[in-house]
Amino acid sequence: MTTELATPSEHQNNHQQKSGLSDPTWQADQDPQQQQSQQQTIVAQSVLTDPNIKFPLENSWSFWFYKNDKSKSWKDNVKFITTVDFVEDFWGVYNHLQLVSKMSPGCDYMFFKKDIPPMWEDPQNLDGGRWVLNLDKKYRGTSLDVYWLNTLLALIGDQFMDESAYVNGVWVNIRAKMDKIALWTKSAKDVDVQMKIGQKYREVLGLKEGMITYEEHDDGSKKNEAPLLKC
Ligand code: MGP
Repeated sequence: MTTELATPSEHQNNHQQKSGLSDPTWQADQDPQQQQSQQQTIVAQSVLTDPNIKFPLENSWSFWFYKNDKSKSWKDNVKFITTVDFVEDFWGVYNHLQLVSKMSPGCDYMFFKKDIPPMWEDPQNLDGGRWVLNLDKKYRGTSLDVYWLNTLLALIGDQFMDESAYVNGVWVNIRAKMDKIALWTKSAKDVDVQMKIGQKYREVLGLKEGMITYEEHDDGSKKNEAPLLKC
């Protein structure tokens, strides 16, 4: 989802031509610093109100969907929806998707960095794990949608700061009794990095201590291993 954008200097020139700001006689009696700051304000205002300007995201992100169809393999049930590169496109897609609280049990949404498919097998997930928030189905009427949206906003808003590079994406599972939001990260064995991500995530969602646990991805070979970390 991309659009033709004027570069900032083209935009400024266009605006200057329209407003007469490029005219050297314009408010000649004004102090040059004042003139410059006034020009900057006008340009900033015109950028903010120009319907053709879109705000790029720090990373491109992809929406995916999973529906448990028992006649198909797990992988065939994972469907790519679209990739978004701009804030406006993120909202365009989000607003057209069903709220997670309204999805049928057995369905999931995934939201991952553009080049990372939401699968353990991908090299960028292989050594990773996930911060898991389990939510009883009663939260569908209250916090589930808010937690999901706030997670998406934390991802596109680069809230994980220095650890952002370790955050690959997020899943939400809707199941008969217990739903789950799982933030997927790289380098599960790096406790320091995972704790920083976990603490930030808990803060973003406003959760009480101990509500999220971290576990390595389990392809069946690590059965019975206790969660690595709690936050
Ligand atoms: P899960 O959703 O990670 O298990 O995987 P969980 O958290 O216990 O949730 P629930 O759905 O069981 O409530 C459930 C099953 O989906 C796994 O046992 C796998 O069969 C399959 N599966 C899940 N993931 C994330 C993958 C994956 O990345 N790759 C493959 N091949 N299978 C997966």
